[in-house]
Amino acid sequence: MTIKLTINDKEVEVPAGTTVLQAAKRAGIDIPTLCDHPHLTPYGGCRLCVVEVEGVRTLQPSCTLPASQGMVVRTDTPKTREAREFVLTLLFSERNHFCMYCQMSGGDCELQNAAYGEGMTHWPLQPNWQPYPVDASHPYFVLDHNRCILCRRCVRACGELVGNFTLGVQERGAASILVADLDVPLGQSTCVSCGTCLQVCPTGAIIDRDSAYRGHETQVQRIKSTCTGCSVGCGIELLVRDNHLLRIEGNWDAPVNEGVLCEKGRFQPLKEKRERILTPLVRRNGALKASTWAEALSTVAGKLKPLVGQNGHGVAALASTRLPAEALYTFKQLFATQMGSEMVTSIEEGVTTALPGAVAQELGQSFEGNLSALKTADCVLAIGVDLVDNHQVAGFMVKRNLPKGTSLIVIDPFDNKLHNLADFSLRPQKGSDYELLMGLIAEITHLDLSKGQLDQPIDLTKYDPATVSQTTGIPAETIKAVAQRLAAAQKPAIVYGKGVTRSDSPAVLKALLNLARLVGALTPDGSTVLSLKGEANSLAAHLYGLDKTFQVHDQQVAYLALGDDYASQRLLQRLEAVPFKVVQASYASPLTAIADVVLPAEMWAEQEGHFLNLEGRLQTVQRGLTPPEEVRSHVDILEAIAAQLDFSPDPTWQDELKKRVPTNALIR
Ligand SMILES: Nc1nc2c(c(=O)[nH]1)N[C@H]1C(S)=C(S)[C@@H](COP(=O)(O)OP(=O)(O)OC[C@H]3O[C@@H](n4cnc5c(=O)[nH]c(N)nc54)[C@H](O)[C@@H]3O)O[C@H]1N2
Ligand SMILES: Nc1nc2c(c(=O)[nH]1)N[C@H]1C(S)=C(S)[C@@H](COP(=O)(O)OP(=O)(O)OC[C@H]3O[C@@H](n4cnc5c(=O)[nH]c(N)nc54)[C@H](O)[C@@H]3O)O[C@H]1N2
Ligand code: SF4
Ligand code: SF4
Ligand code: FES
Ligand SMILES: [Mo]
Repeated sequence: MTIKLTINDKEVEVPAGTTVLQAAKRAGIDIPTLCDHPHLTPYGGCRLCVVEVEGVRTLQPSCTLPASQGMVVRTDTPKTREAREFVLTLLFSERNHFCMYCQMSGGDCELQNAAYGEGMTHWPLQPNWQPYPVDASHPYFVLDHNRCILCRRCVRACGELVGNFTLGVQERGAASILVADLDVPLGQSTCVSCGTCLQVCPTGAIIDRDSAYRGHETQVQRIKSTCTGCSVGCGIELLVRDNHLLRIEGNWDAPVNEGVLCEKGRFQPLKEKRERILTPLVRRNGALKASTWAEALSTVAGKLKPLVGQNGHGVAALASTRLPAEALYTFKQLFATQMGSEMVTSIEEGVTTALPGAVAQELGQSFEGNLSALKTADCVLAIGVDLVDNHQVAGFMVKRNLPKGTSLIVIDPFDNKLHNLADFSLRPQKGSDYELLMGLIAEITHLDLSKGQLDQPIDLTKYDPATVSQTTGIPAETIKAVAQRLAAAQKPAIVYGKGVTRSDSPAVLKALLNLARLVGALTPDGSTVLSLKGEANSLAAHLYGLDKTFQVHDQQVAYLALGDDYASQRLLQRLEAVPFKVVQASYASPLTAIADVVLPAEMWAEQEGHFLNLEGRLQTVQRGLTPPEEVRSHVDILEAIAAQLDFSPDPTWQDELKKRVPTNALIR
């Protein structure tokens, strides 16, 4: 149903359920707001957005007022202006808002901007504020209660977007104050340092330790890009000034994360302490020495040339799954196609991707869904996946819906933090996932609650709850209850991780897919089953075939396109025996220390290119920072080596990414 209303003599047509504030925005009419935020539930607390409605005596907050048929609204009248000025006057006099001492003053503060918007130059009330505490206990941001206007945007963001519910307001009338948990310092609270509260705070009440005092928003460049922290692939904005990265913010318009980020995406990259590699290095007389690019490249080429086509054992090549698709594809062509090596893979070794890929191949059907399944599910089954410490933003999508009634079923034999949040927390005996899943399948079939068919008939008689209870250690009653809950779900989602994909056998995954079929999570039309994969480009690495276990036999050369990844001890050990090691990296590490040639490469914020997130969404990474002079992009370095071998790689990196697409794949 559409609603027609008039705002400032303008006829506006909006769908039912639209607020007057949203309707005005559509009509290009600006109403000042403070507590309102487009991504949060309207709260109606600050009263800055008041409007006059014909036939209604009192002013109405437009952010909570639903538009109704024939409504006549005025947004800018003497009455609304007076009310707004009064609201602002009260806010300024309640706490210490002496702007000249506030780092947000000068365009970044929505309170100050609102006052300028009303033409205010001072406030007529004598300030009678008391000093409030400043909470500086958090590692990444400071909470200054003196600047807080109690708009509760942070409280709503922490609950509605993050699902963490750390922040609240202790109600003590005029002395209302923001609290973390049951009033503990933020640094000791349940806060997971996602920084969403920081991003929505309209004043200088929550400020970032790193970027405060380092320039206003009007003086920074904003570059939209994609986080390469993990395979979720959140949209970010880089705030850059003079080639310095000041801050990372969530991109509100990004379909994946819709503004929310996690600690790994927002804060950790700014804490980088590793030493950059600034020139090529070549080992001479036992020591790594700075060299020219020409010397470094010809040294590498001199070692590689004689190995071209050597029974596939000449060179072992390993790439980070945080490299852009362009670089991964060039890497694969250079070492697998041109050099003919059999050991060309990625750091992740396909542990998160190879098994699902093989099963899809065997079934002749892909089966992977999108993150939107997590956002809308009424029942989530999480098996063998860590949604609290890993892929946190995907975890937020689940956690924020739990108070709204979404049920969570967790299957993990070990200490997974999700267990505490689950409606059904199942810890089967290690190695008994298959039996447990078959038990659920048997029970759903037994109760005749199936919404779909098994991929082939299976004898379910040995998976009755009593028998399965014995093998798994899960009470029969729990198995029955979980089966019923899953079968009753209108919008089930199934999410799995390394606990399932690390296995050598596809049995658990196949059983999981059968369960998905029965509960309607996997149909010919689509899928709400998804695996969370690993690093930013793990899916692309898999599709390029860079997904086997990294083993070194008698190779003469190891080539490691490490990028800005960390190298584990395990990797170093496997390389010990290789006589000649080339490392393409951004930072000095124990791996570059043992290398014979080191090639300086761009780090995440300097590179540009494409990343395929866990859903199969192809996203762009934009260059935010100009790399140091001698540092080159991964593609450039690999192409330069290829040129030395008289090989020109094919630039069409897109095609192979489309070869084995997941069901709901966003890339076509
Ligand atoms: N057998 C087996 N093999 C596997 C896997 C498996 O589960 N089993 N998993 C595969 C997957 S998915 C992956 S991603 C790779 C991982 O394989 P590796 O790349 O070898 O990564 P990690 O084992 O995570 O080790 C990374 C190292 O970097 C260090 N490190 C990480 N972050 C930081 C940091 O911020 N600061 C400092 N100072 N150090 C840091 C860690 O302490 C660790 O020593 O292994 C793959 N191979
Ligand atoms: N913030 C952040 N996010 C990340 C990463 C990061 O370092 N930081 N790393 C990224 C990378 S490289 C990867 S590979 C992913 C890994 O992310 P996940 O796929 O979540 O992998 P794990 O952390 O190994 O967690 C797997 C879970 O499976 C459980 N498990 C182990 N064996 C079994 C089993 O036999 N059955 C069942 N049911 N469960 C089992 C474990 O107890 C664990 O809780 O995360 C990615 N996301
Ligand atoms: S950083 Fe995130 S978890 Fe912590 S209080 Fe803010 S919104 Fe909540
Ligand atoms: S969930 Fe992954 S992609 Fe998103 S902000 Fe965190 S690390 Fe980055
Ligand atoms: S913006 Fe409407 S009451 Fe605050
Ligand atoms: Mo991984």
